[in-house]
Amino acid sequence: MRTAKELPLADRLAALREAVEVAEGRLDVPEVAQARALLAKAGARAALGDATVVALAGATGSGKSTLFNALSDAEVSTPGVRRPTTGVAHATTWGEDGADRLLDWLEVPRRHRHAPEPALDGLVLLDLPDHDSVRLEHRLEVDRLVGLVDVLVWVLDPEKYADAAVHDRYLAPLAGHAGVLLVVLNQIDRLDAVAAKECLTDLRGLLDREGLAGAPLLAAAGRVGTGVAELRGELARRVAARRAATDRLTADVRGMAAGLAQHAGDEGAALDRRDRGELVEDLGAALADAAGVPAVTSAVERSTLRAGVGHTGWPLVRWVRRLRPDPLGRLHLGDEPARTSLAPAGAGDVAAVTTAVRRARDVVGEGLPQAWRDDLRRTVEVSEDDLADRLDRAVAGTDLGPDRVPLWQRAVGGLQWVLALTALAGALWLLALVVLGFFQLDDVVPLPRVEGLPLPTLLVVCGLLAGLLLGLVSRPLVRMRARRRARAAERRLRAAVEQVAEEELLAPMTAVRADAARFREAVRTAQR
Ligand SMILES: Nc1nc2c(ncn2[C@@H]2O[C@H](COP(=O)(O)OP(=O)(O)O)[C@@H](O)[C@H]2O)c(=O)[nH]1
Ligand SMILES: [Mg+2]
Repeated sequence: MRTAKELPLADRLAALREAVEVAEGRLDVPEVAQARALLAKAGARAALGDATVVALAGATGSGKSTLFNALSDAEVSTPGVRRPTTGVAHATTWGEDGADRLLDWLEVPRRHRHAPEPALDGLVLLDLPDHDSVRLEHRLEVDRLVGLVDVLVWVLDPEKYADAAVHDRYLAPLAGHAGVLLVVLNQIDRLDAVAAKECLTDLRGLLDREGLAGAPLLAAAGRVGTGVAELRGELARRVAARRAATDRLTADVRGMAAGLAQHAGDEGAALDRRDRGELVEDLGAALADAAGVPAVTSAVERSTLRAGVGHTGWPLVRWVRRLRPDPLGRLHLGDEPARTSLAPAGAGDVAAVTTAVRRARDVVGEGLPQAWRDDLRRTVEVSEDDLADRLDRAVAGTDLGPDRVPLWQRAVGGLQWVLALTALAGALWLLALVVLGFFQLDDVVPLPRVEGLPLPTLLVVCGLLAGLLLGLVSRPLVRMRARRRARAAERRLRAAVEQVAEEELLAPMTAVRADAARFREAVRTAQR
C-alpha cells in the first residue's frame, strides 16, 4: 500500500513543526498543544533506535497474559490474576541490548529477556493492563502506552469481541493507522468450527466498516497454542521491516494533521492589490476624521488666510489682525515631542473607526476558519489600543507644506507701504498747512493743485483709497491660495493617516491571513 513517492517521516514532521510554530500564540485550539506533544514524542522515539514495540491490549480475561507468556516462552505475566501488579505493563525483549533505554522511556519497569531468536531480534513485547480495569490508574496506563507503542495487538474474546466501548474508544480512532493495528480473536477453542467462522466473518465486517480493512485479523487460542505461530510470524515481518516506529509516527502525524486541518480552511481568494487599496482608503477616511484632519485642514486655511491678509491688507488693519492668535499655532503641530493639542476624537468618529475596522477585518478574514478569525479579532484589538497615539503623532509629524510668503504678496505688501507713506506725507503736509495757517503764513508757500484739487489732499485721499482697494482686490487671491494650501496639507495628512492605517491595522491583519496560508500549506504537507 505504501507508494514510492510517500513523503519521508522527517519531512512530514518538519511540516507539522512549521504548522505548530505558525499556530502557536495564534490559534486557541487544543490540537496545537497535542501536535506539540506528538513532535516531542517523535523526537524522543527517534533517538531510541528502531526497535519494534508491540503491545497486547484487551479486556480483562481476554487472554492477553496467556498469549504474552506463549510468545515469551516463559511465565512472565501471571495469567488469571488481578493483583495490583497487573496495573503495570510487563515487557519481554528480544535481542542483544535489552532495549533498556527504550523501556525506561516507556516507563515499563518489569522486563524479561528472551533467549536469542533472530527472527524477532529487536522486538519489545508489552503485556498491558486491562483497558476495562476497575482501577482508573490501570486504564490511564493503558491509554498512555497505547499512545506510545509502535504496533497494537488488540486481543478480543468470542463473548465481547463486538464491545462498543472497545471499538469506539480504541479501534475506530485507529482508522488512519491500520498498519499499526493487529486484531486477534482469542479463545477460539471455545467455539466450534462453524461458530468460529461466523464470529470471524462478523468481526471482519465490523472492522471493515470502521475503516480498518487494512488491519490483519488472526484467530488464536493462547492457552492451547493455536495461532501463536501465525502471530509470531506477523510480528517477525514487522520487526524485519524495521518500519513499525516510522509507520506508527507517520500515522500519528497524518492523524494529527487531519485534526489540525479543520482549522486550516480552504484556499481562499488572495487579497489582491485593489481590495487592499480600497481597504486602506476606507480605513484612512475613518481614521482621518478621528485624527482631526478636518480641524487641521481648516486651521491651515485660516492661518494662511490670516497671513495673506496680513501681508496684502492695509497696514493699519494688519496690526489689528496680528493681535489675534494664529489658528494653526494653537494646535501645536510640529512641536517636540510630536503631539498635537487636537481634541480627542468624538464618539461618532470613534464609532466610524470601529465600523471601518470591522469591515476591513471581515474582508481580510473572509474564508478563514473560525480559529483564525478569532485570532484576527484579537490582533485588531491590540492594534486599536495604540491607534490614537500613533495617529496623533502622524498628524503632528506631517509637513503641512511650505508657508513661504508668495512673491506677489510681498510686492503687494511693499506697494501698501508706499501708498500708506503717500497718505502719511499728504497728511503731514496738511498738518503743516494748518500750522502755517495758525501763524497766518499759508499764503507765503504756494499750494500745488492738480485739476483744481490741492495736492496734499489728493495724496491723503488717493493713498488711503488705493490702499483699501488694493487690499480688497488681493483678498480673493489670498483666499484662493489659502484654500490651495489647505488642500495640499489635507493630502499630506491623509497620506500620513493612510500609512498608519496600513501599518497599524492592515499589515497585522494581512499577516494573520498570510500565517493562515502558511499553516494550511504545512498541514496539507503533513497530512499528504
Ligand atoms: N479457553 C481459553 N481460555 C483462555 C485462553 N486464554 C486465556 N484463557 C483463560 O482466560 C483467563 C484469563 O486469561 P489471562 O491471560 O489472564 O487474561 P488477561 O486478563 O487478558 O491477561 C485465564 O483463566 C486463562 O486460563 C484461551 O485461548 N482459551
Ligand atoms: Mg493479564
